[in-house]
Amino acid sequence: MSQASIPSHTVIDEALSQRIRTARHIVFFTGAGVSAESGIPTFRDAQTGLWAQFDASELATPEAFQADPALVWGWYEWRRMKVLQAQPNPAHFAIARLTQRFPHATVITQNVDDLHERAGHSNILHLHGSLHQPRCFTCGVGYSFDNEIPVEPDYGRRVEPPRCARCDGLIRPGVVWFGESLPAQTLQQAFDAAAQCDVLFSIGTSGVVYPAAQMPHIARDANAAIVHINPQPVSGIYSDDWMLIGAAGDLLPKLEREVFF
Ligand code: BV8
Ligand code: ZN
Repeated sequence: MSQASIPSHTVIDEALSQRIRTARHIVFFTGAGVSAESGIPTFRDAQTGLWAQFDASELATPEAFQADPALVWGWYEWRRMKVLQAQPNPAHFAIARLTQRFPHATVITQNVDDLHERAGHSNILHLHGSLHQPRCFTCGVGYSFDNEIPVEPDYGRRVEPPRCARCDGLIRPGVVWFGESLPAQTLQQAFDAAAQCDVLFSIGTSGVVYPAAQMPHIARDANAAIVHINPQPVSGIYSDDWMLIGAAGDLLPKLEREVFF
């Protein structure tokens, strides 16, 4: 098995259908692309408005927050508004239905939205945290948003972060920033699922951020079938992988029909 730019499987063939039908443990590993059809910008999408001058990975750091808390908090409040206004799309619903068909199924997401949960699947492994669980930057105590959807202009603005009731520290987003460690137990559960699964779907991710991007490699090393779903060919895939070119919202319901109906 070797890295290849031209994968040998590019359609849902009988070999893949058989691997899926006989699987005992399936893993769905998702990135921002699975939420794209819900209207949530991906990390690759250019930033807009006030944040157009920044790459997302420059804003998603503790240093950026400490340097300009209102700029970073405003960005996350705008993103939280987009998520609260969004609905799960057919990809989220197909994943939730498909997980019911296997003795063991694990959803590992890099996303910080709650669209997988709202599509009806619980105990999602959030490797990079959640927009909905802010906490104090200083003492770590949790903070609860009110039930209002923030009203943030698409051109962006600075928003002063709230203060901690306990220590008056700044409230920060409940996400994992670049340079921060992932939640150890969640990461270990994800590694274990990848190492034990029979099929791993890697859906809507550019696969450049580590250690999350290790998941397909761990599964492949354990002889799982690896299925990439992306409108663009994904770099760094292997000749035995399946590369299904298309939108997750189209391909996952199609795969469900072709394999199970
Ligand atoms: C860490 C939360 C230890 C915040 C995010 C090697 C080992 C360990 C660490 C490193 C390493 N090498 C480098 C590092 C450091 C760094 C890293 O990986 N850097 C990269 C840039 C090289 N990693 C870290 O810092 C991690 N921490 O390792 O801790 C440590 C501690 C101290 C010092 C060193 C190490 C923490 C990383 C977590 C960062 N937080 N998110 C927030 O959301 O604001 S990452 C963020 O970007 C996402 O969560 C995601 O993980 C990542 C990439 O985004 P994707 O989900 O892939 O989305 P993207 O936009 O890139 O791509 C979308 C894809 O969808 C595209 O392919 C597109 O074609 C496709 N698509 C579009 N439409 C559709 C579609 N697909 C299907 N259907 C569609 N309709
Ligand atoms: Zn505090």
